[in-house]
Amino acid sequence: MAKSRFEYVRNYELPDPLMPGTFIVVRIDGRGFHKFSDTHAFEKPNDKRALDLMDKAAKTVLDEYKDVIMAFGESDEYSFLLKRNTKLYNRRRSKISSSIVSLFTSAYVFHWLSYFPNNPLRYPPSFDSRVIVYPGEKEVRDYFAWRQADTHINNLYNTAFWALVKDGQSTTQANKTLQGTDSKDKNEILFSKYGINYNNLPEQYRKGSICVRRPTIVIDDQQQQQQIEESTTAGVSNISIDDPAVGSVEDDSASQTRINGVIRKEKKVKKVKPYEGIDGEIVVLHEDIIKDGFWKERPWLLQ
Ligand code: DGT
Ligand code: MG
Ligand code: MG
Repeated sequence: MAKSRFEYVRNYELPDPLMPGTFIVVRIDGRGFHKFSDTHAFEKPNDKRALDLMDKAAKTVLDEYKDVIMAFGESDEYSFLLKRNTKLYNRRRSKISSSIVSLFTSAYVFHWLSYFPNNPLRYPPSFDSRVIVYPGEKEVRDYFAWRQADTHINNLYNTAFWALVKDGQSTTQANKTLQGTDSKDKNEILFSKYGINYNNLPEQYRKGSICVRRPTIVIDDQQQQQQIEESTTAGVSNISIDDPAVGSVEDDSASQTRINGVIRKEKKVKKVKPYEGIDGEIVVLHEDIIKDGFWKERPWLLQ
């Protein structure tokens, strides 16, 4: 087919691939959320509705993109981790970055009224997005540790700050009161002046939100066989069995056996890599991701 004389401009679209075998993190952040949170009367320092809405938008991203295996959020930001060997959009930076932030934003707007039923949107919010690539597990863990440590530092500061303001200090005074204080001092101010035990505040505020897929239930061979038989007698032909330890998916090519006139289907179980077997329900957790425990329980995240 003949090309138009305008076609040459296509050559200005340069490829922007991300290095193979690296971990891709996409971080999105609310644009001008200082103003947005004021305009929409967010509670200070934390508005549970706003945080839950962020979590809902992040879950939408995990739902849509199976290669996004984990996300961490706090305040007006969310970080998404893609599996190391992802082939999503041929690892093209702009496609990955723009698709994720676009879906996140539309989900945020789409679900707004479910979280703020009496508080309609006054103007369209937007989020920026950046991509960071990390060479190894250490950097990925340190990245999420950095974001969670940031959550803690900001939340402790904001909790103390707004307690002082609610007590009558101006924002300038409260700022000054907290200048040069360390976390022990802030804890002390909260406890001795306002009876607030920081450690008793909701974990969502102190630790942020983690979205991950729950590993599917481990079932042994005997249970597997039983489940297959039950489902075929009940006329259900489509069951899936996953073993997070090994990783397995159902193979469509079921073989059929006729026993006493009843057709029994035997599903072949195909072995796949562990993280591909982890396709359970997406859950939102508020726990420590700095220590080893979280990562040891979910080795597929760093594979
Ligand atoms: P940016 O990101 O450079 O466009 O500017 P901002 O204004 O979005 O600033 P950023 O991202 O550093 O800080 C997040 C702002 O969002 C911060 O001013 C507090 C506000 N914010 C986030 N979550 C809440 C909340 O739950 N309650 C309240 N009151 N404010 C919140
Ligand atoms: Mg922001
Ligand atoms: Mg922010």
